Amino acid sequence: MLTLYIADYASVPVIRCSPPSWMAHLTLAEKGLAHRVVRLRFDAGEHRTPEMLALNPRGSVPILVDGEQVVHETLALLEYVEFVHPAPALLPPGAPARGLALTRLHEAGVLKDHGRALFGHLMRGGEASETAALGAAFEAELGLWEQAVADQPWVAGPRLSLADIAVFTYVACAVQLGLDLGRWPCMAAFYTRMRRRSAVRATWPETWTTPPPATPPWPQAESFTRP
Ligand SMILES: N[C@@H](CCC(=O)N[C@@H](CS)C(=O)NCC(=O)O)C(=O)O
Repeated sequence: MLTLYIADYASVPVIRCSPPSWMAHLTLAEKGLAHRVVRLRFDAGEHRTPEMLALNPRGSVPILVDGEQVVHETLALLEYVEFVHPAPALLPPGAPARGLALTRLHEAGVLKDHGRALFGHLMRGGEASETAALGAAFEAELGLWEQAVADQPWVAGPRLSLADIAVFTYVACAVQLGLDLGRWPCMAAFYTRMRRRSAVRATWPETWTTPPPATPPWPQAESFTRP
């Protein structure tokens, strides 16, 4: 039985989710793999106990334990699951298509970096002046993903891949914070396609009980001017 350690979303201020945790959980759900989820309360330091630091000395989650094998670092975890459980495929088999899907997956790491910077800043209640720049950087990255789904349903082609899972979790968090995807219509359609998936419904953050606010906590393009 696989054991997945993730954040207890209720212990994550402001965002009430952890996109890296969610993308690991969503991958197991898309694969239909039997697993046990252990939710760790960040506010109680449950991710930094000696037992957890023995699994990952950096103290970050998600962490997957598969027998003797421990895998952390989210994108490595996703690729490991695909390697050990190749069906249903979340990476295409042939070289050109797989090359593109892996490229997109690791490009999603850039969205992850921007999302981590923005969401982390919001969680800490950081300076408003910095919020604008972090929000703009996140949105600029979204513009690149808009192009990726302009003429295909999924970010790496005609089939769902790990890259879609990675991108979606960050987009969904931004939407939950109030981001209107109207400026990125192809991304909005992608978001809707993802939301219809049963694995997404099954792992949807139970903490998101209220509708998103009308605007996100960072300025929108119309009102934002670079210093
Ligand atoms: N590089 C790590 C980062 C994951 C990450 O940011 N995890 C956050 C939750 S969203 C975390 O565990 N934060 C707690 C900490 O670092 O103390 C990965 O991709 O797995």
